[in-house]
Amino acid sequence: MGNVPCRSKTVTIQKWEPVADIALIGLAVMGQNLILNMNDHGFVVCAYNRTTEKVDNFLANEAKGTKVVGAHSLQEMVAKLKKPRRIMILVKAGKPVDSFIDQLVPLLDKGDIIIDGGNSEYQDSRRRCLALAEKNLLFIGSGVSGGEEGARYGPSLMPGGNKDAWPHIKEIFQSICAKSNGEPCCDWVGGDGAGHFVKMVHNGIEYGDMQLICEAYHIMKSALGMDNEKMSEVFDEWNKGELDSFLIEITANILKFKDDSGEFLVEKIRDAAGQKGTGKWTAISGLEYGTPVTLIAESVFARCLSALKDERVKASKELEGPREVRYQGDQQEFIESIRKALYASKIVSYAQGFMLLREAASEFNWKLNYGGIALMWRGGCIIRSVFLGKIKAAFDKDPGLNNLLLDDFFKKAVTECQAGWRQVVANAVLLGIPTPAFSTALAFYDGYRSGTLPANLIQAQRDYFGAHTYELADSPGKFHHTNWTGTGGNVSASTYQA
Ligand code: 2AM
Repeated sequence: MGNVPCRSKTVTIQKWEPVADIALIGLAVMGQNLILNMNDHGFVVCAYNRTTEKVDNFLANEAKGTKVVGAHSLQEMVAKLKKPRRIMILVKAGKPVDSFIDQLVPLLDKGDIIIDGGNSEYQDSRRRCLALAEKNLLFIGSGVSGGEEGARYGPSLMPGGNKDAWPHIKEIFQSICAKSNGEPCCDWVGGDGAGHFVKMVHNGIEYGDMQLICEAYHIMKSALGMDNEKMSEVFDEWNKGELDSFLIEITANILKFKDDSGEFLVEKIRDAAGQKGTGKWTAISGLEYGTPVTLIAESVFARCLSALKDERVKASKELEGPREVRYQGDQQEFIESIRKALYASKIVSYAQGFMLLREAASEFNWKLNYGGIALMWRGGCIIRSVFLGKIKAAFDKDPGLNNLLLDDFFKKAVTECQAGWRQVVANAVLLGIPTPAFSTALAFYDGYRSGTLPANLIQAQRDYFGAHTYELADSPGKFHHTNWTGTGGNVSASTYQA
């Protein structure tokens, strides 16, 4: 502060010192927790929020006694930052992010860095990265996963965007993130929207993992008639082996949790699933880039079907299923088969997710570090699991690995699970228990391992009704049209790939 005499009065001119290592805009719980996490690791953070009372509240309460400083305007916030300025935005995705970027641009200098840590769509991050690069500003779109707890004590961070920014944020990001066997669950992902794309696929995989667990629960409950204590024990047991993961662990806890009346709470919860849309985005990307992420898509649709609760209740009184609804064979053996079905399906789901990453990398020219991505998901986030360590190992062994299913470890795992997996899907069909994720995973596996599929007939049909042409098996690249009926003429439609 400087005191300047002005007529008879003394006016105070604000002169802010550049004391902060990074600024964070958006003081909802995630933002607050990330700030406290950065503070714990020795970084000075400047906090800002559109509603500025939240800044004062935060400084007076959660951040009391820390080195966190506050700002009541973006000008003040920018002035309090060391250069190059690092500004992380954690506000509602969409327009609010663009609005803050627009306000920040005139206040910043060449080489300053804007990081969007919100749940933005990757196409928005691509656009923002390119637009800011033209203004000599560095943009990072970073996936942040792990919820409030993760933000506070170690999230999984997936930063992508302008790589020139990475050396300037690496230390902060790799200090505050989760660690797996001492290694940070954060590394550079790739160009423009890659960070948010990887976060999106992470969320899609999360949908898949949750659906697989639900199908295992459904079969145990309906086909085997198991009670919640017993099911909880099974999940606890599974959590000691290959399936060791956060989601299996919490499932074991949820199943045995009793409410105040001493009854199992989960059984009282309405079976209509909600969703925020990131699983849907992954499925849409799969369709857009022609990648069969069937398990994620089925998981999204399974939630949609569950949400038709009233319709289902009506239909349940009208539509017949099989007479037999209980599995008649050995219970212990069948539980082990369910575990195998879950494990093999999970391998397929991750294989599909990495196929989508590979396709997007080729579409957008990103150089993705697949092993690094597995490590980023290994700790801190909802899909964290021991299994991801195996994926990292597979890509470490062969960075050019074309498909996870072709890695020796996973190939062997699926081979060992195969018989049980088929037993479970077959019996679920016979007993009338829907298993969309187990089933689609198996269908994908059988399709992927088939050198020959019936698409020759599809091509023939397309050529028959629409003169779309076909290739012959022994001369790909050369297109033919046949006048199948003798009346359609010999003119073919232009060749296209649907
Ligand atoms: P607020 O506290 O002023 O509402 C999560 O909602 C975070 O996003 C909050 O920090 C919130 O600020 C911010 N946010 C939501 N919508 C916003 C908008 N349209 N403009 C700026 N910030 C917004």
